[in-house]
Amino acid sequence: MWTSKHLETNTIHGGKTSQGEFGPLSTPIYQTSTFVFDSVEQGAERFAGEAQGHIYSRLGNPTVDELEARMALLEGTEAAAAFGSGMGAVSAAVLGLLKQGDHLVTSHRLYGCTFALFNHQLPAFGIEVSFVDLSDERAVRAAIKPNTKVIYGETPINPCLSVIDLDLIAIIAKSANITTIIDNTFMSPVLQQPAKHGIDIILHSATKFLNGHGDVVAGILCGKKDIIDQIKMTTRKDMGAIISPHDAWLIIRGLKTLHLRVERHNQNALAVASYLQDHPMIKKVDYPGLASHSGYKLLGKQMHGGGGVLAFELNGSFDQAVAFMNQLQMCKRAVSLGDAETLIQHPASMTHSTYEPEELAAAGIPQTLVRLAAGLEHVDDIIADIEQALVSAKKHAKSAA
Ligand code: 4LM
Repeated sequence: MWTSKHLETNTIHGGKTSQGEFGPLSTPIYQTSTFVFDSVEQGAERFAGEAQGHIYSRLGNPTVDELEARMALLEGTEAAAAFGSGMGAVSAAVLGLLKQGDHLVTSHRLYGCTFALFNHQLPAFGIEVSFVDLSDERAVRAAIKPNTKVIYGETPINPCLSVIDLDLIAIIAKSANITTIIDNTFMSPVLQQPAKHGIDIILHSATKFLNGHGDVVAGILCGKKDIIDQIKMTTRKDMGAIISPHDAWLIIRGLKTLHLRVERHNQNALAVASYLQDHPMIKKVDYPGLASHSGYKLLGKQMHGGGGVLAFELNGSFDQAVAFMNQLQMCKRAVSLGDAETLIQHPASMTHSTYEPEELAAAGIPQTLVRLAAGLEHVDDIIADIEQALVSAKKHAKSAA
């Protein structure tokens, strides 16, 4: 398999596995549920793992294999497994690695559905969960117990963009024989490669930057071959959150422009964050690309940019924030991120509505927080739309007074 030392080239050429009968440039879509055996013996040998070859697309498919090979290459791991959603990847990873009586240490801030899975479903299976601030070394060390098997985090964290030091987490985990899982959705391998910092499993909601066009829901796990194979043949096979060949193909296509898109998302987010930071109507901006952010110290060391997502709070009431969001003309009111369109949402009532109000307060996620995922439009258009909506929201506040 041909590879380059440059990620930009690998997003296009690297990991190509399925050449296709007619030598197509684009990867063939093997849109099939099952594969025909030449003989009963051949089928039995494939089931027994004694012969190479596909069996059934829930177990593996050539188009999906290619996506997995490409993602393993981009994340610098031995193997990868693709899923029908990011949450499919999260649940297959944790349920594949933890059993009744085990303990998970995780962050007090997580994507809303990951929080719900850890807060409600895992305890129902007899798995203990501790929610701590993973950027606080003492808190992480204090949370570890003899039955701790996994440390799980996101960085930057959805929705507040706080940053976790990956080297530190890997060192703490390795000394206690604990497996680490890091959700790299907000960075993509273009801006951050957790495996280089000693992280065992790298997770993506491929719905976001990897696909990049808002038309697929998918997930990926990258890691060592033995762990990935174990997950493929247990929780992915038996719980079944498999990706379709067509969706795998759309992500392979998206990956070819990943480096260009991420660069532009990053530039646009930084410009919007800088503009908002100086705006009299804005109380606070959370963006790791700003020198004022606590995660800025890891820029260059762990991350090659602040990413495409930022969060902020308006001065003034919650109603004013709602009025601002409702006045946007070009930016879309929608959850998700990493798409060509700038997307804006309200975490407390949307992506993080799985948290009770007191859980939001404990996690430090303000009710007034707004999250913006910068798109690929000209940055002047994004800023102009935000400016006109802020002006309208101010008028709204005056007329309400
Ligand atoms: C959102 N996020 O924030 P699927 N990990 C992270 C995520 O942000 C998400 C997932 C996993 C949003 C969805 C509505 C850091 C999702 C879950 O949605 O299952 O592909 O990924 O807007």
